[in-house]
Amino acid sequence: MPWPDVFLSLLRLEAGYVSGPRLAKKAGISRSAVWKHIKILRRYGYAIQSRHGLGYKLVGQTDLPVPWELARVLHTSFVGKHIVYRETIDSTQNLAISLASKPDSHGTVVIAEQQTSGRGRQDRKWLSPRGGIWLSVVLRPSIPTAKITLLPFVTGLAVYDTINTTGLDARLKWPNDVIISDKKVAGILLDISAQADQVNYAVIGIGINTNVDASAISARLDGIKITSISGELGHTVSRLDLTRSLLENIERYYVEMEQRGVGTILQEWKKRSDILGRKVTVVQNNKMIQGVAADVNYDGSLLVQTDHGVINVVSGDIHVSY
Ligand code: BT5
Repeated sequence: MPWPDVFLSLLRLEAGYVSGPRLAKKAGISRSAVWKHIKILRRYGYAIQSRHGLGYKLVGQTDLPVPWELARVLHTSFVGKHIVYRETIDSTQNLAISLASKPDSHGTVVIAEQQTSGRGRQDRKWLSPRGGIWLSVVLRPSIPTAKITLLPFVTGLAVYDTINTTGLDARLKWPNDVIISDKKVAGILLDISAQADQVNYAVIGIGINTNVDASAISARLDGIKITSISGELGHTVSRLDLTRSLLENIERYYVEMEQRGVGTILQEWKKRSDILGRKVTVVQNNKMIQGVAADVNYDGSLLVQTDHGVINVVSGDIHVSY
């Protein structure tokens, strides 16, 4: 579908009803093209009334995270200055990675309504039906390669703040999950290209179960318990507002990491997580480690106190005993 932003701005200029012929003249298009544009806008979620003899009137805005709406409301200096938007894509991560080698791609965002091959870590599946927030952010960070492992924590803080503006009480779970009452509501993925001392690019993928049916997703995941924002609240939320908040929060925490260092980010992350001090089971490939989550290290690894001493867990999944 073509972007309807120019036609939309003409419609917005009108206080009341505007006739088809007048719109056609202003837009320099035919009357049947006006009708096509109205249809496209409705498909994007705008409410447009049409009255015989009067014409058309815009009566309701979209709540989809479309780029032309984000451009009107987004207060950032680099994140989301360039947005690529797709109705359907294999994975926003793949497209973002293909854009990331361009030197001016810092802050580019790829957003999709649905993904056909959304992915998690270690090539696991990420189910991404319509109604969620599925996006990737390209960063070309000027931080040392060693600190790149902190980007999921920066992102976790941004997702946490965004979800909790809805009134929910989400928590951060090491290493990359956002949970509500022990059920996953959002996940974060990091793809990087780096040399020994220099990061070429990082692409952060974020999936938030926003207005989706969590039980339908769960049923496709062998019954794993997951949740969604709309399911928790009992009503849908504006994905446009949440995406705007998410992108602004990512930029804010990213700048904070660059200016104040990773220590601050980790402190903030620990405050928003409730795993420290809890019994955990770490699953790494086929290995299981049991102990108590003692701390998160300066590089983002998890320190687990076991009966045989402290173990430094760099990657894996954890199950927490609440
Ligand atoms: C993650 O991986 O949690 C990272 C998810 C990142 C998704 C975003 S969406 C935009 C961007 N484009 C992509 O292609 N990906 C990113 P991980 O920790 O490995 O969790 C994966 C596991 O979560 C799966 O094995 C399932 O058990 C579960 N899962 C799959 N879909 C889910 C969903 N929608 N909600 C909750 N859990 C899900």
